[in-house]
Amino acid sequence: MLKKCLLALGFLGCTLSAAPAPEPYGPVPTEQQVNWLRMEWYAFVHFGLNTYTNREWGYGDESPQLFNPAHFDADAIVRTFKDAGMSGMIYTAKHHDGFCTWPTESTTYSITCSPWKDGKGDVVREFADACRKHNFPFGTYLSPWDRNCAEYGRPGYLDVYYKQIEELLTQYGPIFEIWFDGAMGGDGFYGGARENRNIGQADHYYNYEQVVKNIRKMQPDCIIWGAANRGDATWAGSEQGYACNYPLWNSRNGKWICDEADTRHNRYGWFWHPGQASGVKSPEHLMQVYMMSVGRGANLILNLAPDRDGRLDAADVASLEAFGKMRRGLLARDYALEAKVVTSESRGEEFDGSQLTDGDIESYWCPRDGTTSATAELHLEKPATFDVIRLREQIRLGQRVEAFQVDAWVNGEWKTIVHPGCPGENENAPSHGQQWLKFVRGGKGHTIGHQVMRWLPEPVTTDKVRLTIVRAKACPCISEFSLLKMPSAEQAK
Ligand code: FUL
Repeated sequence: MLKKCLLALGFLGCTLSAAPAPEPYGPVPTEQQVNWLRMEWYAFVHFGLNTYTNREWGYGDESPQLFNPAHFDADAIVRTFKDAGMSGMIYTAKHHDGFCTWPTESTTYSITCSPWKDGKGDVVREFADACRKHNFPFGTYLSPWDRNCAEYGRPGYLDVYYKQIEELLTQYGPIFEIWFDGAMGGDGFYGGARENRNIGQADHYYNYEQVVKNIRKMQPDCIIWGAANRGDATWAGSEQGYACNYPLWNSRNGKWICDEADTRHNRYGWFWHPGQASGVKSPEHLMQVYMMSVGRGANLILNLAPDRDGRLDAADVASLEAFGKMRRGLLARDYALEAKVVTSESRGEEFDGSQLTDGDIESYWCPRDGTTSATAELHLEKPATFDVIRLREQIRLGQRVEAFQVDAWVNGEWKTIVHPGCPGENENAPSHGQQWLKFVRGGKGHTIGHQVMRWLPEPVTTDKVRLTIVRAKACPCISEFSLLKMPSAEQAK
């Protein structure tokens, strides 16, 4: 707490301690973005008319009569997510087909025309209530593209769409994130016209500048995803759940923007499909995805699709639970915690090397202004075996580190276990195909940012580890250095 106060005082320019905190460097995240990044991973839930039609993109003429999830239990779904260690969920209140799963006043193409609960059901309400009960953040996806609405592509649709945003953001309590999908395929039902509609520039048509302003008034803490990059977070570049680009810089075009990687737990699709049990991702695969998203400083949104009864698939849940245990095992013990730290330099006691291993995400080690290369040597009380290195910068002061190196004292000499990234080099993976898998282990030390995890090719056993900040844009502010051990799925059981 004291450290947090000093950090805050540092921002105000007070110099209670001998050395003041450094000035922020470049764009800094908002408080909401900092909190959001700490959520790491959460669920995506695609559930609507497509669940009943074996489709991914409904045309917009499917009958609302199809929607009848006899055993839907929002509470059970939320508990499953929470038990797995997820930190929230986002529900597709409306997908591209335009079917609204809450009793909206904006259109009659909604759940009010479904047999479920005699047209009095509200899926958004049930999820929002269950989330509140379990203290679990709730978010919403509201497709801008609407293949049902007769006015889509014309100014008239905007009144409909803005009304929907308003309903979702004012009637269901706090929304931690709202998702504005970029898809706008063209053809659709459009009130019976059955034609192709081109909206030109989405940013211009939807007037995202205004949408963002309106959302800030209704829900100032809500993270806005997409919206032609006018919001707080953006797509990390693949639908396989990995962040395509590393090094990852959050400062882009003069602002701080967070990355979110999306994927579905089941290869059959975002919505539920018959035969789905055979398409589930293994816990080991989910861990690879996690290391390539959260481990690169992005957040991960993982889709689970309820079936026609409104229940999650047992195979999906079993694998999710197993991954949840693996992740907990990975994070359960930080072997660097409370290690003694000797640094090449620090700007004063409040910023000395011990901040790296104190388990406090806010305190940080920092050398003097102008120093952009420095070392910190960790002495563990006894030898430990680890294979994941996790580093964090104090991003409230901006993102600074460009390259780092980690060495371990093995058999009487320093052995480099994470090589520093060179200028111009990257570990970028294409959005399609399997090439990203080659980057899962053995990566180099480029950016750190909110957090970076490097999964070593082999476990290392030692009692002495050295971090070198090789290049930084300003004096590095490193809040955490952790040594973790990846459990196998078997060990996690
Ligand atoms: C995409 C959509 O077209 C998919 O149907 C899905 O909702 C995915 C999360 O985003 O852009």
